[in-house]
Amino acid sequence: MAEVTRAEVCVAACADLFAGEILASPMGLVPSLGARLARLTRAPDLLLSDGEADLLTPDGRTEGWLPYRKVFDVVAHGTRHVVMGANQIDRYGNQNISAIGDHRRPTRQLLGVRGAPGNTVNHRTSYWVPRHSKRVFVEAVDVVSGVGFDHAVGPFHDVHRVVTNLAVFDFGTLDRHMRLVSVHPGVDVDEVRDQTGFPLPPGDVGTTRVPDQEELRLIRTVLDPDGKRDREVPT
Ligand code: F8G
Repeated sequence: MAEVTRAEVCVAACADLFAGEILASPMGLVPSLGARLARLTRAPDLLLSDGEADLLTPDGRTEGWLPYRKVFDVVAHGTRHVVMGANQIDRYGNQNISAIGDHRRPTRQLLGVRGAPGNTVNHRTSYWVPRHSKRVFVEAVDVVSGVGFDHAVGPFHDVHRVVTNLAVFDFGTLDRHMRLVSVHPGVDVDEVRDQTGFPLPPGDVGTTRVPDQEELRLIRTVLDPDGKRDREVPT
């Protein structure tokens, strides 16, 4: 079997985010492949939202109807795990998908805060960053969209992991600071530190697991036979 690619490692890292009978709302190709892979392997009861009004099987068939008003019920109930993108993210997990620059005169208008505030105060949230750089990992975000650990956010706030093309992070320090959990095979810890705009705390850093043979078969022949994943994460 061909060598495991960086994109495939990222798909497996995203699959590992999901467990149990919850609604997965993955944004972006690699998190979507990860959620579908999880459903086909260790999380058979996972529900897959298409982000609009349908629940989908891993091969893309409709298996349920979940219009927006019902999504809000699930958001408030908390049995959901959203994986959002991030134009900027800081050391406490504040995320910005809204605008770049001074808010009175932004240099770029992005998506707007969208569902990010409600998601982060109500249920588990992770982030996917396909191009890890100091432009994304910043000292301070320009607009708080998804809320981080340095704000008083209540009992359901749960920023779980940040998965990037280089590494996996959690917020496991006493002050809930972002820290390295693992670097992907072939990535050096110093490279991650160089590409991150704030210091990362010292500590043990593992290596992200590679997908097993069955996962590789599913990724390559069932979920993404055209190799679109390699366009989101070049090797
Ligand atoms: C920057 C930066 C930066 C970008 N610094 N410049 C520049 C400087 C870039 C480009 C330009 C454009 C619950 C729920 C919802 C719902 C409901 C239900 C959600 C409420 C559903 C609908 C809704 C959705 C959250 C996401 C998507 C996040 C991405 C991005 C990206 C790619 C980050 C991967 N730091 N950054 N620029 N949605 N977005 O050079 O300049 O700005 O940049 O959950 O919605 O409403 O709510 O970013 O930049 O999670 O994932 O796509 O490609 O780098 O955005 O294109 O080229 O124009 O000059 P990118 P892009 P230029 S939850």
